[in-house]
Amino acid sequence: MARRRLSGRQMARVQAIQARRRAKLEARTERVLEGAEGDLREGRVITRHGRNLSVRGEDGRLYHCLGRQHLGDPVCGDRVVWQPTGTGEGVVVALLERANVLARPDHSGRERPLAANIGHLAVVLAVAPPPVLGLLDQYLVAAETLGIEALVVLNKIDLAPDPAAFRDAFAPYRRIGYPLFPVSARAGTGLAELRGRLRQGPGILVGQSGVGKSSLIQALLPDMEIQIQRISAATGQGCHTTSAATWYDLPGGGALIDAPGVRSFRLGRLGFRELEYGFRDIRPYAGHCRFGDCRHRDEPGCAVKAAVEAGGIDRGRYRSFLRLLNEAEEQR
Ligand SMILES: Nc1nc2c(ncn2[C@@H]2O[C@H](COP(=O)(O)OP(=O)(O)OP(=O)(O)O)[C@@H](O)[C@H]2O)c(=O)[nH]1
Ligand SMILES: [Mg+2]
Ligand SMILES: [Zn+2]
Repeated sequence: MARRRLSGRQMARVQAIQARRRAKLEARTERVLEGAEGDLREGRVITRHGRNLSVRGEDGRLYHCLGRQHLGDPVCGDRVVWQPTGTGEGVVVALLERANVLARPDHSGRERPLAANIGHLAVVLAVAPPPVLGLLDQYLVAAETLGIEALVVLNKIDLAPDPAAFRDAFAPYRRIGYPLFPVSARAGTGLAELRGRLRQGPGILVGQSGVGKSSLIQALLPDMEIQIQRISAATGQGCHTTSAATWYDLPGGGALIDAPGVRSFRLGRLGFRELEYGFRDIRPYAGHCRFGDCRHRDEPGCAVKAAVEAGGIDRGRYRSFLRLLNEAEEQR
């Protein structure tokens, strides 16, 4: 996506316009809230930039909304109750119950919700930048603990000197039930299969920065640019960057969420039991060790270690488990 650079003066002008617009909206919001019960409607949060929410109403239109105070922390995908305050504008008065929420630590390590009501999770890796397997495993743990399906997208296959070898490096994931989708957003390869799979429920694309999540959504959605323009108009944000999770509707049903990429990804406050549960290949053995508090490192009678030796658990995945376990223990 082209990101237009603005000069300092242009930036200042855009910010001044946005500030004026927000002040007007706040004043109108106050008046509406002071008034009667009003016209309560349901909608979905498409994206959020700071206090600005883009909400899609049941009429299919987008509304630029502000959240009422003490609303909580609405995120992309949330169902909300809102009230119109003017043409194309409204105020969000309540957050409806979430089926689930994907959280991720921010710069300071605090867990922040990223997106809610997710049907499945697509971890996007690419030939370049080189995949960080630890990150993949962490996202898979997140999907398991949320109880949603996960799939692995291998993008930029056009850049691989040996595409089959690149795909085969991830065969252990396919063997434990995570389907692999080798694709190229640029060349258009593999997109039909991926599109078919992503139709089931709202899917979120996550992964390192630069692996091509936005490019994939663009390739899968012929009208993505149009949706971006509408969202920008609705949030009053001048330009679109993948700085916030954004919901896109798929033609013929379903939706995709574009998430901002991560440069590093640390597990928040994942406990040992969550980690053990989150590795679906380790989970079946975990209850069968000699000691109930077995950490699956070098304890005698460890069923997990025995399964690794017998080839029932992939060594790479086991190493990844130990690494995440060490990190989790250090954070404590
Ligand atoms: N060769 C090749 N390049 C690609 C492909 N998909 C994306 N790219 C390029 O990779 C770069 C990053 O793509 P983005 O779609 O912005 O990546 P992203 O994952 O959304 O990045 P963040 O928003 O920072 O998380 C761009 O220069 C794309 O043109 C692909 O299939 N093949
Ligand atoms: Mg992006
Ligand atoms: Zn054990």
